[in-house]
Amino acid sequence: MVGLENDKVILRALRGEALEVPPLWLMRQAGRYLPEYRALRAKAKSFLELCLTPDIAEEITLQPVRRFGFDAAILFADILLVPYALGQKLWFQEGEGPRLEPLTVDAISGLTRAEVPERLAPVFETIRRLRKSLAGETTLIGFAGAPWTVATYMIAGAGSDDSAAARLFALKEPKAFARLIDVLVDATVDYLVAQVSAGAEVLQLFESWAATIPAESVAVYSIDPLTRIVEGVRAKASVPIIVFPRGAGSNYLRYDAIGADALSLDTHVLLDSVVGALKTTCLQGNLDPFRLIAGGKALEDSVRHIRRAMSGRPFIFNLGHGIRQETPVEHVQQLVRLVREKAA
Ligand code: 1CP
Repeated sequence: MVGLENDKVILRALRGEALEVPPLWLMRQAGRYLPEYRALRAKAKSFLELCLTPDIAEEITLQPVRRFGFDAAILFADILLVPYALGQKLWFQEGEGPRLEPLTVDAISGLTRAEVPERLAPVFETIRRLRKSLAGETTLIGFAGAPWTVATYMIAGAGSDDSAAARLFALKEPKAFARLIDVLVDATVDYLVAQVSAGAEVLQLFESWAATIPAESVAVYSIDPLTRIVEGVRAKASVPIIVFPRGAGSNYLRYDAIGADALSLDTHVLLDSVVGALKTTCLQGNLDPFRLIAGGKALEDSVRHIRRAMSGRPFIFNLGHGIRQETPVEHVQQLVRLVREKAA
């Protein structure tokens, strides 16, 4: 590791340093709330083309960093690139979201990770370019979906609020489900290690649908696969890892035991109640994205509260979930000013 890179504020927080001004980036910081993103999106044939064309993906990754000076850039890609690389048909229905050809038991036994590196080669090229174009103080974050979250899309063929299709499939076809999780664990380790080799400096794992897992299955569907990924990546690459189990509720305590470098807290976590209870080195979160839409005092009060609750401990300022499309750009500017004020 090069010495200078160790000075980046995000890496310092992830190593356990409490900074007076917390480092800042936002989940989904690239996307439709930005006019410059919408302009590029309108020119492209498909969302997949944006993700798999290094010139475009590099530019979209840089857009929010250029505008707001965030401390990290998150690679512009999508968690569903892994199913795509495993050979499942993927497209994005205009105005509706992702669609996949729903998986059958037979199709699961045919999934192979052999072509993942080749099919996702453009993503690694984007990362290499970003490391050259990013300013010295900005950290590049790579990411992947957690196996359960990715499996919910693979099994249903679309997003769903209750993960009904995946929950039923896991109960009725336990062998095929276990095989799917195993393939996803292995493919995700390959994918993340290749991201680090290309230049990603931090990794985040998105368990966006943690809330839909029944308590008695959290270990098998989520904690165990995530632990295998963290251990698998660490065996091959030296990189800090952030785990984001959105909606985990009291199960946050179980995610805490994975031993990731940081745990990202969602909007439902009351900070004052968890700070003492969690042992993970660094915490991240957890501004309500609606306060960012509202702006003004609603935003100010919450930023001050979060900064006060987290002062004196390693912390990265972020949202509790991704930024929403209707967010005014000026409110993001206001957030940056508030987070960077010296006194909280
Ligand atoms: O322009 C468009 O229509 C595309 C909208 C969009 C964008 C901007 C999608 C489709 N994906 C993305 C980028 C994306 N997705 C990033 C880029 C980096 C950044 O944060 O700026 C990341 C990290 C993701 C991760 C992702 N994709 C997650 C996990 C995070 C989360 O929000 O919980 C999930 C669940 C997805 C699936 C997905 N991809 C796109 C959509 C609209 C969705 C959600 C579908 C649903 O379940 O409703």
